[in-house]
Amino acid sequence: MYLRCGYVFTVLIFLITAYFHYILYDHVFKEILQSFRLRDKIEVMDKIFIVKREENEMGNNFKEDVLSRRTFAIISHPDAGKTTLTEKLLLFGGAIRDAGTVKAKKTGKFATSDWMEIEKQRGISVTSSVMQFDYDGFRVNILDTPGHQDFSEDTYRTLMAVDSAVMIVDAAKGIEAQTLKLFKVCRMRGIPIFTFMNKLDRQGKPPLELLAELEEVLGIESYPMNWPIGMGKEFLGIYDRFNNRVEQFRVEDSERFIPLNEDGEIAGEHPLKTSGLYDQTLDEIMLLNEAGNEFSAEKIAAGNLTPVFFGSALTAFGVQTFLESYLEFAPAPKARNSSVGKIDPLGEQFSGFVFKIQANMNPAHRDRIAFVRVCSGKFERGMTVNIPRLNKQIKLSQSTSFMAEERSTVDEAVSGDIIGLYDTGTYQIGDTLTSGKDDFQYERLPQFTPELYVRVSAKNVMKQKSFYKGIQQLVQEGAIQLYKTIKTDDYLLGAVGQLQFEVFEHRMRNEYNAEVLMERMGSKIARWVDGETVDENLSSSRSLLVKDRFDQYVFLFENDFALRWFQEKNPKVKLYNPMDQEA
Ligand SMILES: Nc1nc2c(ncn2[C@@H]2O[C@H](COP(=O)(O)OP(=O)(O)OP(=O)(O)O)[C@@H](O)[C@H]2O)c(=O)[nH]1
Ligand SMILES: [Mg+2]
Repeated sequence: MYLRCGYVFTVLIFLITAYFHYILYDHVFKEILQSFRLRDKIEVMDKIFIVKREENEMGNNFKEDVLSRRTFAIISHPDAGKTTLTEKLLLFGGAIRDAGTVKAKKTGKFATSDWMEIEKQRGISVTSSVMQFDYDGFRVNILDTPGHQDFSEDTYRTLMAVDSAVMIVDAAKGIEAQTLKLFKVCRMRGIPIFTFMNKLDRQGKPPLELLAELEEVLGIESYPMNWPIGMGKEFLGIYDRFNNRVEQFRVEDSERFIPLNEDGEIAGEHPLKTSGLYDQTLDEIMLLNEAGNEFSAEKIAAGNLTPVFFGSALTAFGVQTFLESYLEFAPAPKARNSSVGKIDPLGEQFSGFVFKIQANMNPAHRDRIAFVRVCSGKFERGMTVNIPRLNKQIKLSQSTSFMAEERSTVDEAVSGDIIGLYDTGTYQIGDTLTSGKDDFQYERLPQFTPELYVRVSAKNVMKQKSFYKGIQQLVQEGAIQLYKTIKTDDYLLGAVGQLQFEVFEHRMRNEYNAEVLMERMGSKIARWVDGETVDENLSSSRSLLVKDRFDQYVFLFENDFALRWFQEKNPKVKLYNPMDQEA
């Protein structure tokens, strides 16, 4: 009897204690977390963010959810390390357990964002990819973009779907051509830019030279958040101006951070202080303090000052420090332009737009996904939306999020999020989706006029069906443009660069089991006909008349001379280049 009473008593005490813990958790634990300044949190971060993630899982508060979103693209010239940095960010974000590499030589595991077969084979990114993770109360959406200019249409479109950009610079190469182009797009659109100077584990240009190049070539003010101590074989770490500490390269975790005293120096004795590189860094820091730009969160937000971070993506050095500062200063979703003015991300009506379509992401299912950037309101699975282009109501019942290694059904999403909708050919890149009565369109997405053309046909006539299916799907993705000749209905493909044809050929074989024959036609100047009809007899070898996939007439001119000659002879035919119509 006594034993039973004792047992019941113990269970009761246990339940009461558990209840109080539960109540206290929300208040006390949250307050403890908030009482840590960001820079003090680093050591405990690994342990607490898992708890925080559960706590933050699509909370009830819509506004807080929207303000916790950070959506950014990683941009640069090819090979600067975008995919490598993305992989390390996923690792720190807990989205993947082990980091893969672009070439997977040592580990046999490829980087998550280079998931496509041809990307693995060639070690380059050919299409942008989206990944999401939670970190320290933020929901982060990363878009890794391809650097090669032949795929820049995809990169430009991706830039329309983000709120900020991380620009990577290979410290040995400085500002390269494609980085400059992408930077200009960001500036034009007022997108805040964060700079990551990469590959410090190798000998590169002196950091002051890199900074000067950034300001001179790009014409933007910069503020180094940290500064390298040495480089290459003599890389010792970074002097972290923002967090007042030195972060050591390749040391045990316990020695990773050394705090700085009020004079900005390591207090007391330390082996680092015997290095001439440390003294050199102190001199350079003094120079930056005296002659450099002031830190300004407002200027960062307006895209007028870029915070600069140094590190090495490959060795994951400086990446976590970068991520934490980035999250502190990167903007939450902003209002976006539309045909009816700015749309508030906190507005009630759901809206978003399709900025990318991708077929065969999952080889087992062979499905197509339309990537939607949510711009306002709340997405709820099963909701009905309108697509103004089609004037059609669609029920969104199949949706997915992109949590790196696995895809999972997404039931809710808010502004800033990127969701995937399973597509059976309904969507087009640039489509706006809205709920409620007010229909509007988001801004047009950038469109490039192809310059290179080939005539394409199926190698094996028995495989015509796969051939047509492959072409139709890859054209819908915008991976390549399709045209048909008048009367003969030959298929022509147009691309911005040669690599697009190579990817097309590879994907047709790999994903659709269709070998293709491509006959080069060289470069052409494409001009669209303004009007429904045109005299088809005007077609000649120097001014070939074709129809695009929307049945619009297009002339493909041999060269500038042929274009001018045609215009003089046929002044009534009004021609235009869609790229000139871009805002
Ligand atoms: N030494 C060194 N190599 C790096 C570092 N980061 C990336 N790399 C290497 O640089 C090469 C290119 O890296 P990626 O991450 O594929 O570059 P990317 O910018 O994604 O390239 P694209 O997608 O093709 O434009 C790979 O061989 C990487 O291993 C780094 O910090 N140090
Ligand atoms: Mg890449």
